[in-house]
Amino acid sequence: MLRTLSTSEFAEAIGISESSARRLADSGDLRIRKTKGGHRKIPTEEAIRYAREIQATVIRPDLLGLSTNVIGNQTIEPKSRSQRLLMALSEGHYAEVIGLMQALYISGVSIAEMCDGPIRFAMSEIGGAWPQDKRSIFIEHRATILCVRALCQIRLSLPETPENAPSAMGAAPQDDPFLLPSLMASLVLHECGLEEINLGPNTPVDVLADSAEDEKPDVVWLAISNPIRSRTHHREIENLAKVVNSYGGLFLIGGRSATTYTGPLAEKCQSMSEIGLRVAGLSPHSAD
Ligand code: B12
Repeated sequence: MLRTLSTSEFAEAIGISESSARRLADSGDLRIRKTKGGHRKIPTEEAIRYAREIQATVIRPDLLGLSTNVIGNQTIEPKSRSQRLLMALSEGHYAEVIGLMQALYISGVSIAEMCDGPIRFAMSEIGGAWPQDKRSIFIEHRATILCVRALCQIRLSLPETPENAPSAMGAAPQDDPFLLPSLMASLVLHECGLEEINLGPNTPVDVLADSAEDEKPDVVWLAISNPIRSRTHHREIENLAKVVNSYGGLFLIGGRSATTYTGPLAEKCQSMSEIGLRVAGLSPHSAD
């Protein structure tokens, strides 16, 4: 469970007075818990939500569980942030990567925008070095893992989904080793309020179809980075689409090679930002 902040810690974190923090808590603008002794406690994810909402300049990121590298990165222009992220990922500087990504997040940029913008840009530039640079495969792997770590760290700042939240399940198909696209889709769905499970790369599509049949998630996603070349793989995806359709679920596919699936019953997305639009109408499950 994430920690909570006192009103004085919260005030110090975003550079406001303690009395202002107390007023925010009492007005309901800031959702708080009260201890038995009547002390106001602010859950960290709520403190972060509020800081994002008012685009606060964070003075003590450590109090919000964020990297201290956020401080220097808050004032950098959005365009230079992408360049800085590219450099940090290429050179393997994790502290800089997490500082930049958390600075973007705290400034109000959504996870979807971060994935479609700076991360996609940086990874695409890194990919451009192959095959001329013999270190490129090492750099690609390392940059991927740094993004995974930073995104999972940001995930910790998201509020937990309620028990009756709509559900989602997804993966990248077999022979598709790409970690980031499916992870990003899962985080974006989580950000949209869905309870999700990412089965990760190289997942046999039949396994996903069987699990979807058993669990009937509201949304099933497939991140297709490698082209679907064999008829067998194509048929497996078609079968998955039918399974999801049979119980009224939504089947989303995306990725650089998503167009190589030409079967029916799938909603194709070009970007992570489109996910929010597709899942906007889903309602929470009823208690029964
Ligand atoms: C990292 C990387 C690798 C790593 C992967 C590590 C890992 N475990 O993930 C390794 C080293 C293994 C690798 C291997 C290879 N790679 Co590589 N790789 C990359 C690189 C640099 C980044 C991939 C990535 O994660 N991108 C970030 C993602 C998130 O971006 P994206 O895929 O564009 O996704 C966006 C959208 O498509 C959409 N989206 C994606 N999925 C989904 C899903 C849903 C549901 C939704 C809604 C949206 C959505 O949203 C995303 C964010 O905007 C790319 C360069 C690039 N341009 O991406 C090359 C790249 C993909 N690789 C390439 C190649 C050629 C290869 C290899 C054949 C050779 C090599 N470089 O070793 C092998 C093949 C491996 C295999 N077995 O299939 C080429 C592919 C060219 C092509 N014709 O398609 C690229 C484009 C590099 C290049 N410029 O040539 N690679």
